[in-house]
Amino acid sequence: MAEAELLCIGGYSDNDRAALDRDFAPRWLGGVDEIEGLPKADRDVIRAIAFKGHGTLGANQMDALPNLGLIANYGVGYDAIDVAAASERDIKVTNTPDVLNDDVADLAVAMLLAQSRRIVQGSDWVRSGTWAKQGEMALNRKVSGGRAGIVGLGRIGREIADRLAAFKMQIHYHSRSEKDVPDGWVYHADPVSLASAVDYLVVALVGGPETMGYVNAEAISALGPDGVIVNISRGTTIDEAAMLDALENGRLRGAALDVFLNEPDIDKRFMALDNVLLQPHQGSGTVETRAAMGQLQRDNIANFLAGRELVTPVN
Ligand code: 8YV
Repeated sequence: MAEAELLCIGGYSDNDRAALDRDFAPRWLGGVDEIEGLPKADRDVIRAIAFKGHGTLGANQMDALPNLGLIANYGVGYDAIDVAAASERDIKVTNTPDVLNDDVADLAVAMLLAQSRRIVQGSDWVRSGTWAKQGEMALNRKVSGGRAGIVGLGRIGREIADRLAAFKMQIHYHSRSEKDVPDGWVYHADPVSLASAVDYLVVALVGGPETMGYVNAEAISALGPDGVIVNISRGTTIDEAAMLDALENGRLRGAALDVFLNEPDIDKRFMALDNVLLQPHQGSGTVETRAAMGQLQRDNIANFLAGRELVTPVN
């Protein structure tokens, strides 16, 4: 039997795993750290990696695979991959953009609503019998008509803004440049100006070194004690320590977070906070969208192995 040309790395669903097995008869690894331990003869035949996860895939791993020509990322964000190192080695990188925009935007809006209207606490109030014993729960906060600030008006940010506009919210945004947006949306040249103008700051930036700590202590303080942060991007885009301090000390009303530093072993301080809604990085986690992401990843791999044009190249 021919040696596998494709290396699959990460935790895939049963469906994705079966489809990769069917299409490519690949070799499977649990994580990037296992690459260098493979026998040289096995490493030498690898031409492509199907990558899923958030561990770093860098120059050392690329150098261990001398015939590597493609890293096909399962996800729109490819901050775990050293793309500069890949380009230097003539290795192509692909991702899975667009197919997940709706799901990530849906979750951002659901999280914003759930945090403000205390939906999880409301459910607990009923289930625990507290409603029957103590009556109404404490009042929560109105979303419709509020001011939303989107940090990063890319494809996902725009989907979030469109949804929040339907909730009669005033839309403010910050991006590298002004965008073509509906009348009335307000552009801010920097995140601090944006934060000082809104009640809800929704972070939809790409991850990576350029956006590290982009929502910094100054922006958090500008948002103020009545402000709420929603993050569906990457844990790295916010100064997490500054956010935790502000949440613990009443300098922020709350947060709704799908992403963190050091996932899944997130900072324990989050667990003690009643004003934070926590989600397990599940923005794209629907059956439908994960199927589309898997298909796009496989299409990129198939095209590469057949010498055809890549569907969604990054570099
Ligand atoms: C993950 C994501 O890729 O697309 C992204 O950038 O963060 C997610 O969709 C997904 O959790 C698979 O690891």
